[in-house]
Amino acid sequence: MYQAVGSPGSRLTRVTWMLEELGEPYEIVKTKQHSQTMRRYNPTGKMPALVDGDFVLTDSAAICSYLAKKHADKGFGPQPGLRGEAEMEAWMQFAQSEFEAPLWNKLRHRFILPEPCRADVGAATAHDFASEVTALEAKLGDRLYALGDRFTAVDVILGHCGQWARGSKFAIESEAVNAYMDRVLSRPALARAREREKEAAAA
Ligand SMILES: N[C@@H](CCC(=O)N[C@@H](CS)C(=O)NCC(=O)O)C(=O)O
Repeated sequence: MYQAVGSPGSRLTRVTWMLEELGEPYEIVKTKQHSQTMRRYNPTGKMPALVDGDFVLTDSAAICSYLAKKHADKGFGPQPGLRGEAEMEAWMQFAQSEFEAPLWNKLRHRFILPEPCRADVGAATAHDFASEVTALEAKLGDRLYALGDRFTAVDVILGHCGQWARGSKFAIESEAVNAYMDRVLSRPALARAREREKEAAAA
């Protein structure tokens, strides 16, 4: 059985959501960022991590890609072949280093950085995120999902960013991107993942 390590409500949701999409059994190892337990799985203390037997993997996009490829028969991974893999990799990099960046930057200034380092980055991050929304709209074109008409691991990462954006009142001024986020965030697997995390948080 897989172990998904981290705090409910964090990027851990990307892992639990992916596992729910795959229908794979898992348990949640509840721990906080930078805790001793978390550092056993990731020396940086950042979460989440995935444990698959004697293999430990960190970084949510890498974890979702790994799971999707490992269970390729379930259809959440790339198109077969080098180009399909490269396309998925490019989307994952866009999701993490571009689409997510302004959202995470604002959250860091709210919750993560030591008080003296915090600044009001609201205007800058809103500006940057608006550009990313325009970029996502262009990249999606008339696709239903990032890789075409199939929901994949990429949509887990983008969808989770969309959830952050909506939760922290970042404007998504694009009908197409809002429709995409509605489509992705209404997945029953995400609802199940949230439920599992709620149970873990209460335990
Ligand atoms: N690239 C990593 C980022 C992990 C990350 O920053 N996780 C947050 C929680 S959602 C964290 O542990 N932050 C602690 C910190 O930034 O010091 C991933 O996608 O998993």
